[in-house]
Order: sequence, then C-alpha cells, then structure tokens
Amino acid sequence: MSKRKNPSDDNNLNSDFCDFLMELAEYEKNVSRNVHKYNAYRKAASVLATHSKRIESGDEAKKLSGIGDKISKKIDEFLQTGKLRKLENIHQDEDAQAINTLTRVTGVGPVKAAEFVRNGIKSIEDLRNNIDKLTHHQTIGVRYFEDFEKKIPRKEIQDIEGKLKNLIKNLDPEFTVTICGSYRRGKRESGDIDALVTHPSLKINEKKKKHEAKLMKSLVDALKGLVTDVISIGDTKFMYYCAILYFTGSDVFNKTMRAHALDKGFTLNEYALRPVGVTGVPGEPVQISSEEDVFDYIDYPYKTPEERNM
Ligand code: DTP
Repeated sequence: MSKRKNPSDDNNLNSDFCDFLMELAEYEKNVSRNVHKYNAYRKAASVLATHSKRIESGDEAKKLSGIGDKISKKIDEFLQTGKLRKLENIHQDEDAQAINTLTRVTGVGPVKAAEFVRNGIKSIEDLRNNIDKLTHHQTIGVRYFEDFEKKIPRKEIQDIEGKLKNLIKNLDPEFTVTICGSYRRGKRESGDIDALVTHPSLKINEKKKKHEAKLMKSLVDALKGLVTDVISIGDTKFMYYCAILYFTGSDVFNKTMRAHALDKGFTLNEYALRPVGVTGVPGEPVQISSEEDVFDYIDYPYKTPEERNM
C-alpha cells in the first residue's frame, strides 16, 4: 500500500484547501500520532475534492458532511490570509519536518521516525549513512525511496498486469489476479499496484498453512524477473470478495462503509462481514458471493469501483 495520499485530481475545484488539509492530516498521523484527527482531515479533504463547486467560505463548507467548526474556521483563515498559522508553525518545527520526511520511507512508522530523530537521524541521507540500524524492510525503503515516491501511470500498470497474469497463469491456470486499489477505481495514475491473487484450493477456514506457504513460495518464484526485492512473505488468508472490496478502497470510502456496517449491526474488514450480537461479540462470517452482496447485507447503496473515489 502506498504511503502518500492525494485526493486532488484534475476536476478538483477545492484543491488548495485539500492540499492544506492533507498536510495537516500527515502531521497528525506522523507527529502527533492522533489517528482521529488524521481521519477527520482526510475525510474533509475527500469531501471537498469531490464537491462540484468552489467553496467560498467556511460557513458554506460547514454544510458538507465531515466539515465541522474547526475546519471551517481554517478555510476562512486560508481564504482571508492565503495561509494557515498552524501550518506555518509546523513548517518552523525542524523535528516535526524530520519525522514527516522519515515516515515517507516504507517500513518507517511514526514511532520509529521519532526515535530516529531523537538519535540524530533526521534525513533520508542520514538513514542511508546508518544502514546498519535499519531493518530489511527499511533498507529497501531507502534504496528505492525516490522510485517509490513516483506515481505509476495507468498504462504501465496495465503492462505489468499483463505480465503478472501471464506468469501466474503459466504457473497454475487456477490462480486469479485482480489489480485493486486506485487502479480499479479508474485513476489515471497510482501510488502503487495492489495485486490480489487467489487460488481455489485456498478455501475459507481451511487449515492448510503448509500448502498455502508452498503456493505462496511458488508464486514468488514465478515472479522472478518482475520482482527485484521481497519485503516479506505473509500467510494471510481471506475471503475474496471482502478482500477485493477492501483493497479497492479508497481508504476513506472503506471507513465510511465500515461505520455504516456497524450502524447496521455488522463488522466489516478485509476478511469477512460478520453480524455483531447484543453482547458485542461478532458471529460467524456471512456467506458472500459477490461484492454487491456485501452492500446488500448492510443495506448500503451499491457503488461501482469508479464511484468509490471519495
Ligand atoms: P494509491 O494510488 O495512493 O496507491 P490506493 O490504491 O487507494 O491509492 P493504497 O495502495 O494505499 O491506496 O491501499 C489500497 C487499498 O487498501 C485502499 O484503496 C483501501 C485499503 N486501505 C489502505 N489503508 C486503509 C485504511 N487505513 N483504512 C481502510 N482501508 C485502507
């Protein structure tokens, strides 16, 4: 999953507001480690990004869902002065800037970044000079730092999708490959490529760890030539439709849908949709045979992947 999030697109009439909200979101996630504020800023940015009109005042913005008093005041301040005091202060804070920079490296989370900064490691160059202090994952992160920051054009993903499908079908025609994430939502470029690979012999609740590990290994072997480094090999097993729904996103869409599921008495994650009993304990997973099923169960209007860009 890619690290940099950007809801701005060509049709966004409120992109300047979105930019400062996203910067505030990053600050809350990386420096303050306040996930609620992070989510609130991202939600507001996402709502503004898809609003079909240029917002002209904080009061006008406040009518949109997800925009409260504080964000509406920031919009007014930005409209009146062209900047935000809060962001100006953050820009002056060298440690905050350093933490933000380090968290751009895959494998470096906010806690680790703060620890690096405390120990005087404050830039990508500092990380490169301290390779012995990095995990395997972080080493790959700094090695390809500039590459990972680039967006991948849709055409390039289509080429890789073709190659991936060929390689995998040759290994075993029963594998299915679906590229999810922003690509499935129809975006022209993506931060990364989220490939969901499934095989019918990996069934729900089957205790076939060894079989799974072997299949996974053969898959990674088959990808030699396409793959330059392996960060880690997990053994997560999940139900296909909940997984494809989750990995298609967007993350804001997922969060809204999950909150709706909870309202309707279900818990939804990348593995399953489960009813929540009166005791609050989730029950057995609901049988799902399409993405639409998930929407149906929780009484949520169906959205095509392209309509999930919020
Ligand atoms: P990008 O173009 O930046 O890669 P993306 O494909 O939507 O955009 P990711 O690759 O980071 O985003 O993640 C793939 C999907 O996984 C995402 O669309 C939704 C899901 N996801 C990731 N993080 C979260 C989260 N924190 N909450 C809910 N869903 C998430």
